[in-house]
This record gives sequence, C-alpha cells and structure tokens, in this order.
Amino acid sequence: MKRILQFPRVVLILILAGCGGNPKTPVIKIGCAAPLSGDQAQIGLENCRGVELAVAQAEENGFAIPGYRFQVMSQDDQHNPSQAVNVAKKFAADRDVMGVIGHFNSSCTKPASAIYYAAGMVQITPASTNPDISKQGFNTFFRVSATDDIQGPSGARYAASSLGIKTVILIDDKTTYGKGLADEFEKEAKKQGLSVLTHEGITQGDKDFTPLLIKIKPLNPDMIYFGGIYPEGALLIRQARSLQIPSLFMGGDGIASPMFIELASPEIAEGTYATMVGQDMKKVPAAEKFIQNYEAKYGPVGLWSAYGYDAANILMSALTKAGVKDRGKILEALRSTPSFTGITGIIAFDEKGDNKNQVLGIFKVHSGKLDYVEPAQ
Ligand code: ABU
Repeated sequence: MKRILQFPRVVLILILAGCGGNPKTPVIKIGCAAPLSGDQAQIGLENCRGVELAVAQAEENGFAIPGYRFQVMSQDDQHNPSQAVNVAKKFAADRDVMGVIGHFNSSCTKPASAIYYAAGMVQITPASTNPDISKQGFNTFFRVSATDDIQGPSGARYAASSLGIKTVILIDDKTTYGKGLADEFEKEAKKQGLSVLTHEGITQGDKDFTPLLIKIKPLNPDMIYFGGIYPEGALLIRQARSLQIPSLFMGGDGIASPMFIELASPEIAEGTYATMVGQDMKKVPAAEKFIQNYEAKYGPVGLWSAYGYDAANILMSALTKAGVKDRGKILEALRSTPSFTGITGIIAFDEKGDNKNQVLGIFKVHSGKLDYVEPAQ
C-alpha cells in the first residue's frame, strides 16, 4: 500500500480493503476528519493514518460486509469550526459514507456533531476531550478518548501533590478544548489549595505572547499551565524562557506531542509536563504489532494514532455486525455493542457515547523525548 495523507490539503484518500482491491466492487466509505494541513497537521495526520491502517487491515481482522469494499475518505477541517461543518455536510451528503472518525479538535467536533446527528450517522472522535460535546443528546456521538473533566483535575492534583506547586498562572487559547481544560484544572487547583494568580487567554494563530508574559512575569508563579495545542504552547514556553521566566510549564494532551519539543527546541521543552489520554503505548503488548506495522508504513507512531486505529476498528466492527449498508442499522449495531477490546484498552460506551474506561497518563519531556511518568490519578 502506498504512503498516503502526506500532502497538504489532501482531501480524498481511497484505500481498498475487504472484497479484494477490485475497484468495481461497490464501496462503503469511512470518513476521517482532522486538521490535515497547517500548524496542527501532524496530529491530524497521525489520527487519519491510524484509521487508514485499520481499514487496510480490515480483512485480516475479520471486518467486512459481503459484496462491498471499505474506503477511507479523509477530509481536512483545518481545525476551523466552519470548515468542520462543511466537511460534515459533505460526509452527510455522500450516501456511501457510513460513519466518520473525527474530528480531532473539540471546537470542530462539537458543531459537526449536529450534522452527523441530523444525518443519523455514527461519529467517533478519537481525540476531542471537551466533556460538553457528549451532553448534547446526540445518540450518534461516540468518543474513545478520556474527557477534560477528568484530565484537567488530574493535572492539578499531580501539580499539587507530586510537584509541590503552590502558585499557578493559567493561560488558555480560548477554544472549546483549551478553555474547557484550563477551567477544569483551575477548579481542582483551588480545591487542592493552589493559589491561582491569574487566568489569561491568547488567540490561536497569534505568534507574539511577550506582552502577556511581561505582564505576568512579576507574579513569579511556580507553574504556568497552558490549555491549548502545541504550536502556541511551544511559542509560549520559548518566549517565557527568553524573558527569563523560569516557571515550570505544564499542559494537557494538546501539547503532548513531539512537535511541541521540536518547535520549542529540546533544551527549552526539557522538564515540561503534560497529561495525555491513555497509557504508554510502547509498553502495551497488544499494541506491539500495530506500532510495527504503523512505523513500517509511516515512520514514528504518533500518540494519537492508536486512537484513530481503535475508532476505525470499532466502526468496522459495527458495520460487520449490521451486515448492511444502512446508517441506522450501523448505529444500532454500535449502540448495542457492550464493549470492544482495542489496543488502547477496553472501550465501552456509556449512554452519552463516552468511553467508560477513562485512562490518562502523566508525561514529561526528558532529553528531547516525551517520557511516560505514571498513570494520572
Ligand atoms: N484533546 C486534544 C486536543 C483536541 C481537542 O480536544 O480539541
């Protein structure tokens, strides 16, 4: 299979699976929606590559609907909510699309979820962690990742108990994810007795945070906690260090990426803490083969790749169970599946579509790598 999804703004990826590779066989399309271009492309690509790998292995994993072949159809939402809605409408209008893995960003997943609900099609997000998304009453929504009402507080408890932090400044990127996560951290931080010196906002895409950092420098916090994604996270820590702000830096799964280290530089990123959904995949025996296959095809596996892979396998297992190309029947099949054993663990959906098995880990940048420290409590 050729390497795919490596071009900016690639929009349509066709993977032949099941039913051999006969291009004349009728298709069932599996959507993948994520930022595939721009500054968050790395995390989007690692998600959709996980989906792509799962679909390429459909036959060997026993997933099929007789008479059809599975295709991946990947769409770039550019981490832009309006574009995400356009993408969702495109998927909904395509009668061959039987479900969507996505989106990555909570700010995209949330508005897109209304479109999938109206179309009666399954949406499984591998990565959007904002807890409000699943509170909208959409029975078409599912998520395999943990949620920020667990992630934020676990970061705050780790900061207080294990790192001995007493004072913190919160900065978020004002997105559904970033603000939601920082707010959850803040609530628990206060319960833990931390002094929250200020809570500030930045704008995604901005490049110069020095005015904000100059303003907060005199507060001399033990820690700066960032709710946001790695492009802004990396700039924040770089600019903080340029201003001789020595505060410990911590964030959530949005900065738990090798791209954070690359953009900040390994020296500057050293010692940064991040919570991340899941565990140390490299130590999970069930993930060994997946990592080998992934790396043979694409290079180093991303922290999110396994979530795209599991989400696609869950969808294909529902397709197989339904046995017909019918969105409603596929949704029914997924809703009636008690649990699914994936490489990220046992995934069992509650009535809101959230994974009951919420696993989070603490990671730390050490010698240019993101090392797993321990399970987050
Ligand atoms: N949870 C990682 C960042 C994606 C999002 O929830 O927006």
